[in-house]
Amino acid sequence: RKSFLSVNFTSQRPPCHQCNQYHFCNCSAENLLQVPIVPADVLLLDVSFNQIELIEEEDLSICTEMKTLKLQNNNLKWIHEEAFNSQRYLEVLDMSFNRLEHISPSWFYKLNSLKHLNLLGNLYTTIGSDPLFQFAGNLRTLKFGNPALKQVRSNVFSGLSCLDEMMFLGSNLSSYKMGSFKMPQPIRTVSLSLYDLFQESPKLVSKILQDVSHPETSLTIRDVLLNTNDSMQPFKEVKHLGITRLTIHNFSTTDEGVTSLLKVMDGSPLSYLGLEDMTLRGIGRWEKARKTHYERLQTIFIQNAKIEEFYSFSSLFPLAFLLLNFQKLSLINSTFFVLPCVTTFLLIKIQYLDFSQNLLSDLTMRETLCYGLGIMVHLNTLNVSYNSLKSLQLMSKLVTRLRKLTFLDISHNDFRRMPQKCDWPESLRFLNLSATKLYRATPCLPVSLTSLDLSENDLTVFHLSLPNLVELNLSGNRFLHFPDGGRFPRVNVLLVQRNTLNVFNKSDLMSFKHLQYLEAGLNNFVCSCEFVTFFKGDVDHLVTLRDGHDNYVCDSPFPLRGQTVDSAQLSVFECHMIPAVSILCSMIVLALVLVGVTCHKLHVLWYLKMTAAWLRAKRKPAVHRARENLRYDAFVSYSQRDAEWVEEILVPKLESAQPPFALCLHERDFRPGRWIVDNIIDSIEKSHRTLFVLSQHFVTSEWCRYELDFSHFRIVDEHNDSAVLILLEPIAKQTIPKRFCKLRKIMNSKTYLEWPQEEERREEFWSNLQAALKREDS
Ligand SMILES: *[C@@H]1O[C@H](CO)[C@@H](O)[C@H](O)[C@H]1NC(C)=O
Ligand SMILES: *[C@@H]1O[C@H](CO)[C@@H](O)[C@H](O)[C@H]1NC(C)=O
Ligand SMILES: *[C@@H]1O[C@H](CO)[C@@H](O)[C@H](O)[C@H]1NC(C)=O
Ligand SMILES: *[C@@H]1O[C@H](CO)[C@@H](O)[C@H](O)[C@H]1NC(C)=O
Ligand SMILES: *[C@@H]1O[C@H](CO)[C@@H](O)[C@H](O)[C@H]1NC(C)=O
Ligand SMILES: *[C@@H]1O[C@H](CO)[C@@H](O)[C@H](O)[C@H]1NC(C)=O
Ligand SMILES: CC(=O)N[C@H]1CO[C@H](CO)[C@@H](O)[C@@H]1O
Repeated sequence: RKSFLSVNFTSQRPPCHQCNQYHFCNCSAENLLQVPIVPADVLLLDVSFNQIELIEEEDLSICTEMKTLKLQNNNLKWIHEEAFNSQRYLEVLDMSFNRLEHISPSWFYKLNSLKHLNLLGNLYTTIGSDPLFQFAGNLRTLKFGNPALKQVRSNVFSGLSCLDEMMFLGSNLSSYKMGSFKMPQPIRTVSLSLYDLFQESPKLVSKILQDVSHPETSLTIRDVLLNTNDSMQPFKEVKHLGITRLTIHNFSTTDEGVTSLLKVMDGSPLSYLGLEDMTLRGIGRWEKARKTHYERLQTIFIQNAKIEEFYSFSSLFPLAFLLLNFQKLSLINSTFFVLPCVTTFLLIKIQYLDFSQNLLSDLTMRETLCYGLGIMVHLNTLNVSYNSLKSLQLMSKLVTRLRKLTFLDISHNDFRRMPQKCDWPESLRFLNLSATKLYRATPCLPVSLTSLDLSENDLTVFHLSLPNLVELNLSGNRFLHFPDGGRFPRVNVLLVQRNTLNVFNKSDLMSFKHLQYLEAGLNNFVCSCEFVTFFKGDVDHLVTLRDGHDNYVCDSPFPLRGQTVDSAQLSVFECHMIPAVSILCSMIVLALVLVGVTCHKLHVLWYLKMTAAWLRAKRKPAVHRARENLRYDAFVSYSQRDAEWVEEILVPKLESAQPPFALCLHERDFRPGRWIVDNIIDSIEKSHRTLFVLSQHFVTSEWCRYELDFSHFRIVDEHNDSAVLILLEPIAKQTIPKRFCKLRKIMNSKTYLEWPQEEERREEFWSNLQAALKREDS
C-alpha cells in the first residue's frame, strides 16, 4: 500500500518546462508544490520561490550529475534522510529561508563535492553536537543561523578543514559553546549578524568573536545597534586577536557609541575600517576619543552614511587625528561629511581619495581640494564621480598642483562644455569623463593620457591627437565615422559601441598601428557587400572583437534588419553588381543576336507572319463564296521556273477558250504594295479553284509550299474540292522533301492531270482541265 501511494505521488509531480541546452532548469517562482520532474542530465536546478514542502527520497535520485541545486524560499519542512544521496557532484546547495526545524547530518553524507552551502533563515533552534559536515570536507562557504536559533553546541565545524567564508545569523542566541566556531585554519571572511546581542549579552558575543578572530580574517559585523559603552566591549576581542580588516555594516550608533568604540579599539592593529550603511544619531562630538592611537589605520571606507541631525553636524574635523597615516579614504554617498580645507592639511600622506556620490558642487569641491593648493602631495587617485560639478576648467585648476595625480575619475558630472584649455598635472594618465554630457572634445584633454573614457556623452567627432593613449572608450556617443587611427598611434583597446556607425573597413582598422581589442557592436550597421564580406572574412585577423560577434547587427538594408552581420546572406548579384549586370547584358545581347540569326536562317519571321495570316483567315467566318464574289475561275500557283510554260501555254490557252476562263496570276494580278501572303489569301478566296502547276521546281520552292498549305487548309476547312493539280513533269514521290507532307497528302488524295509530252494527247488534257475548272452552275 505504501508503494502504491508513493507511485501515485510520483506520478503527480509536474515536469519543469524551463530547461535549456546547457542542462539548466529554472523553475523558480512557478507555484510548485513538489520538486518537478527534470531531465536526468540536469546540471543546475533552480526551484526557488515555490511552495515545496517535502523532498522525497526519489525526487532527485535520477539527477546524478547536478552541480547546483537551489531550494531557497520554499516551505520545506522535511527532507528525506537519503534525498541527496545521488548528488555526488553537487557543489552548490541553497536551502535558505525554508521551515526546516532540524538539520540532519545524513543529508550531507554523500555530498563529497559540496563547496557552498546556505542554511540561513530556517526554524532550527539548535545546531551542533552531531558533527554535521564531516563528509562534506570540501566546504568553502557556509551560511547558517536564523532568528529562532537558541543554541550553538560543539562540533559544528568538525570535519571542515578549508572553510573560506562563513556567515552566521544568531540574533536570538542564548547559548554558545566556546570553541564551536574555532577552526584550525583561520576563516578568511567572517560575517556575523547578531542584532541586539551586542546590547543584551555582550559576553556571548565576545565568546563568538574570540573564536573567529584572527589577524588574517576579514571580519564583518552586520545588523547591529552600537550605542552604549557596554555594547562596544566585545570589540576588545577584535583588538586583542589582531583583526586588521573590520567592516561594520547596517548599523546605527551615537556620538557616545563612536567615542567608546574608538577607545575600546585604541591601539589596535586595524588597517582597514569599513563603515557601510551607517546611521549616526549625533552631531559629531568625538573629542573624548582624541587621544587614541591608530597608527596602522590606512584605509577608511565609508559608504551610505546618514546623519539624522545633519544640520548640527560639526564636520569630520574631530576625527582628523585618525587620518595622520592615511593612504586611502573613501567617503561614498555620505553627503554630509564635508572635508574643510583645514582637514586636508592633515591628509598629507593620502594617496587615494574617493568622494563619489556626494552631491559636491564646484563650490564645495573647491573647499575639499583646498583651492588647488596641492596639499595632498602624494595623491595618486582621485574619484569625484557622481557629483554635481559643472566646470571642467575649475576641476583641472584644483588638481593642477597635485604632482602625483595619475587617476582622475570625474565621470557622471554635469560639465557639458569642454573649455579650449585646461591645466592638468603632467602626471595625469587616466581620465574618466564618462557621462558628463560633453558634446565636443577640445585640446583641453592632455596629451599625457594613456587611458581616456569619454563614453556616454554626445560627441560626434574627435579631431584631437593623443599620442600616448592606449585605451580609448567612445561608447554611447553619436559618432557616424570610425575614429581616425592616425591620431592615436598607440591605442590598443578601442570601444565605440552604441554609436551610429554605419560601416568600418580594413583601412579604418589598419590606420591604428597597435589596435588589438575592439568593441564596436550595437551600431547602425549598413550591411553592404563590402562590410559583410570584410566582417566575415578579415575582421578577426585584424583585431579581437571583445564584445562578441552577436552584437554586430544589421540595421539596413531592410530585409536584413535585426540579423547579425555574421548571418547576413547577400546574393552574388547584389555583391558583384557591375560585373553581374555586364554579364547579364552581354548574355541578353548574345541571345538576341542568336535569335536573330536563327530567325533569319529559318525564316521565322516569315513563318510568324504566315501563321498570323493563317490564323486571321481561320478566324474569318466561313466565306460564303457567292458567285459574284468569285472574280476568278482559278488562281494559278506555280514556281517561277515554270513561268514560261504558264504564261506562254497555259494562260493563252485558257483565256482564249470559249467561254474564256478568268485566271489570277500573282505576277500579273497581285496588288502591289500588299504583303504577298495576304495577296495569295485574297486571290484564293476570290477564285473558284486553285490550280497548282507541279514540277520539281515547284516542290523546291518554299513560297509555293505555303501557297499549297494555305489552299489545302481551305480545302480541308470547307470540304471543297477547290484544288486542281497539274503535273508538268513526272515527280518521283520520294523526291518530295519530307517536310512537304501536305503536298504528299494532296498528291495521294487527288487525281492530277499530267501534261503530256505527245502533241496528240494535249487536246484531251486541255478539255480535262477546262472541265475541272468549269463552274458547276455555268
Ligand atoms: C531563474 O529565473 C528567475 C526569474 O524567473 C531569476 O530571478 C533567477 O535568477 C534564475 N535563476 C538562476 C540560477 O539564474
Ligand atoms: C527570540 O527568543 C524569544 C524568547 O526566547 C522569543 O520570544 C522570540 O520570539 C524569539 N525571536 C525570534 C525572532 O524567534
Ligand atoms: C565603559 O565601560 C567600561 C567597562 O565596562 C568602563 O571601564 C569605562 O569607564 C566606561 N566608559 C564610559 C565612557 O562610560
Ligand atoms: C569611468 O566611470 C564609469 C562610471 O562612473 C565606470 O563605469 C567606468 O568603468 C570608468 N572607466 C574606467 C576606464 O575606469
Ligand atoms: C570604457 O572602456 C574601458 C576600457 O577601455 C573600461 O574599463 C570602462 O569600463 C569603459 N567605460 C564604461 C562606462 O563602460
Ligand atoms: C573605408 O571607409 C572610409 C570611411 O569610413 C572611407 O573613406 C574609405 O575610402 C574606405 N576604404 C576602403 C578601402 O573602402
Ligand atoms: C463553303 C463553300 O464554298 N462551299 C462550296 C463547295 O463547293 C460547292 C460546289 O462544288 C459549292 O456549291 C459550295 O458553295
